[in-house]
Amino acid sequence: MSASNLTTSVKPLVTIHPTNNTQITTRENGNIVSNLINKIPLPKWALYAIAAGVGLVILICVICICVKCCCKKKKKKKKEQVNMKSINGSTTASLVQPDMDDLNGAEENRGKLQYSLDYDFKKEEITVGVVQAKDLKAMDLGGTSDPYVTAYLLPEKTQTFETKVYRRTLNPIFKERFTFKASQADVAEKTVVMQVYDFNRFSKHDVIGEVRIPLSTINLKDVVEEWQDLTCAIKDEQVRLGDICFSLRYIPTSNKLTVVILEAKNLRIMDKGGLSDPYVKMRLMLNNRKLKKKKTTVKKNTLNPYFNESFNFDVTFEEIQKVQLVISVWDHDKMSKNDAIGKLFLGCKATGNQLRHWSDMLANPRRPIAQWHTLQSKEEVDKALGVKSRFQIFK
Ligand SMILES: [Ca+2]
Ligand SMILES: [Ca+2]
Repeated sequence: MSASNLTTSVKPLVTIHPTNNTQITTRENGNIVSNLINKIPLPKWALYAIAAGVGLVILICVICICVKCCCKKKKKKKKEQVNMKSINGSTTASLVQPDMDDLNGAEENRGKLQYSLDYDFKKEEITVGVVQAKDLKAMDLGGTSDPYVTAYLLPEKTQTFETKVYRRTLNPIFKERFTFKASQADVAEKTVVMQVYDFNRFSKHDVIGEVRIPLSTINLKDVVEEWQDLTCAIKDEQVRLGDICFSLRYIPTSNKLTVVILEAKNLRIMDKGGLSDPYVKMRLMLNNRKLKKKKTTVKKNTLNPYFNESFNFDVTFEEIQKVQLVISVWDHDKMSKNDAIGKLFLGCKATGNQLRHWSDMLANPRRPIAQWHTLQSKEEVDKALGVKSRFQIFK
């Protein structure tokens, strides 16, 4: 049988208008196929099994390709939207921050906010008035938003106030006033932040924009009332939580880890009176399991507590390379649950300053090594600890 015979033989099978010729060729075809099957040195059932297998593989491939194509289309749509925006931003910054909201935040029209600021020198209080907003950006499908405003002072962000929610409007009138404590000595270092949000009943509230007023830029002797355009809100704002100083000493021969909590400074204000009641907790963790915990005494009404308290942990030389020492600073409250001010962790899996302190301790056995650390948010540290422990499971 020639090669040309084989190639022509396939076509008539799909011919729509059958003729006498094609009927003959189909019959010929059947003979050719059965001849071929007979020539292959395998039993018929094996051939059928192979054919079924090949068919199944092709089917899976087709399904995979279809699914991939659908995903690509969705991704492409998203990319196109971002690209449209980044054309306007000529710098590489737009490449580093592909989030839509971050791009040209100031140029995009988010609406504007009217507010007032009134400082009372006698009471040492600043009253922030949220007056009204105009031409807010529509965040909901119907072309409206459900706006409300949150107001707080930086760098502490001790208290956050919220206005009422106004449903389905882009021009809400709030007329609400919030008062914050701010001593004459440091009022100029504070910044008033007002963020406008869109309320959603069943999903995360969207931030529409914000106004930020450093109080050093305004004359506090006058009552200020003005309009300002909303700008892109800063996400995950870094709030100053405070610093802590402690020493670490490890004695390999006696398997002893000694932590001396020395002092803390510039702790975040947690109580209404403008102070906190700090104490320090220590936790020794191994593979995300708590081995031991200890805590200092509570120092009342201070943001700069002095502890000088010493704690011993039994840790073998093998364990010292795997454990994590979690140190957290808390505010004690008599009437309610204690609040976490800040946190950090040390160990071979820590990073930056914390890792340096831990390695200095290991490199200098029997010698106490003291160092200052900046507190991080509890959420941030818990997240880092969670990720680290999950990696360990796979080891
Ligand atoms: Ca909404
Ligand atoms: Ca307290």
